[in-house]
Amino acid sequence: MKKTALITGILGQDGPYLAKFLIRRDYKVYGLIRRYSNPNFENLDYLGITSKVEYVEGDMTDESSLLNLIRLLRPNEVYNLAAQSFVGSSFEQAKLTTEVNSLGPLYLLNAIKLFSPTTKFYQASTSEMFGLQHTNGYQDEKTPFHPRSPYGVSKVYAYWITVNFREAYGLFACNGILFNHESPIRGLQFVTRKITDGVAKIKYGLAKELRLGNLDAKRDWGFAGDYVEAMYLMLQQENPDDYVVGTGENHSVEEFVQLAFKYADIKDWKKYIVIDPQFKRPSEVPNLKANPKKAFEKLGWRPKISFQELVKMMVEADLKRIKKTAES
Ligand code: NAP
Ligand code: G4F
Repeated sequence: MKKTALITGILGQDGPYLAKFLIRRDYKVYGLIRRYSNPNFENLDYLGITSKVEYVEGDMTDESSLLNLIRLLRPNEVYNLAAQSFVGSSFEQAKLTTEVNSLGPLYLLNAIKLFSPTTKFYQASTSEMFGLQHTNGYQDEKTPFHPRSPYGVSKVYAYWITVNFREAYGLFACNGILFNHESPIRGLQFVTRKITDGVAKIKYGLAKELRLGNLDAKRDWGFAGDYVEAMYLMLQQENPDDYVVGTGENHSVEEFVQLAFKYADIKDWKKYIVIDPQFKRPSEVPNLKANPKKAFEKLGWRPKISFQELVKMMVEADLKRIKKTAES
């Protein structure tokens, strides 16, 4: 019999990459979508798997929909990727962020405990939980949390409720503490995609400037397609555990900008950049850099795409997309 997986957040960035990865391994994949008049399958289309996923309806803020789904599907694995995942918006929409990101995982865990206790659970935890904290310049599984946004705070709750259901009820529940990961289907609000989309628009004369916030922030950026493998590997181990996943290298937003302009063959990048205070955050996370030693050693996982390759891949994809728009 085929293994089954339920992925929440199937229409986002990671959902489609994970679905593709699992379908290749012969899983039957169910994707949770909210009730929409017009759901947006663009990211699944980009990876060519829209028709290979079975869609089920529910909402992370609606406990009964999640209870019913787990009771009916009893999947082998649940990957909880759904979230209000944009840090910037979490300052203005703190309650919504908390309901989706904190209560959502609680509802799922409770449903698993009640109706399908052998289901393995993956929680999409984040390096944002570390905030200002580090251990000799890096963040690992033992680094304390000091979240700097309602998003970070909401994810700390989700992290601990996942640990608690593992310890209290023996569920196979894992936290993947993933550092920033990007791709050509990254949401346009996030800085990497905002940059590559902006650079492509400048290249084809559809924009004259690119407005950004804090260029000094540093992130440990990897490729989403690599990171979904780590999620899967966590659920294949003998025992459930929590893992930091990143590259171990970080770069500033400014470095990303410079490289993106270079790959688009646009000189003098500085003349296109406008620093706009509306894109600065009330409290910032200045520096994230993973120590992924545990994931390397225990999962045997490694990132395959370098920072430079990632920027190039994203610039090329946006140049191709924007060229079509400019020509139409
Ligand atoms: P994303 O592109 O923002 O996707 C999030 C998905 O969650 C969207 O498809 C969205 O659905 C869904 N969602 C939001 N609210 C929902 C609700 N109330 N009910 C059901 N679904 C809901 O995020 P991502 O980049 O793929 O990240 C996946 C997960 O990893 C998130 O939990 C994020 O917080 C976490 N994470 C991401 C990174 C990263 O760098 N990408 C790093 C660490 C952790 P709609 O399409 O319907 O809006
Ligand atoms: O791309 P960002 O919005 O990502 P951020 O805040 O690091 O969060 C992402 O990664 C987390 C993992 O660490 C995930 F949990 C989370 O869900 C999300 O996927 O911003 C990156 C940096 C920040 O320091 C921000 O202040 O870029 C800086 N930045 C500078 N100008 C900007 C801008 N960010 C955005 N979004 N837009 C700007 O114009």
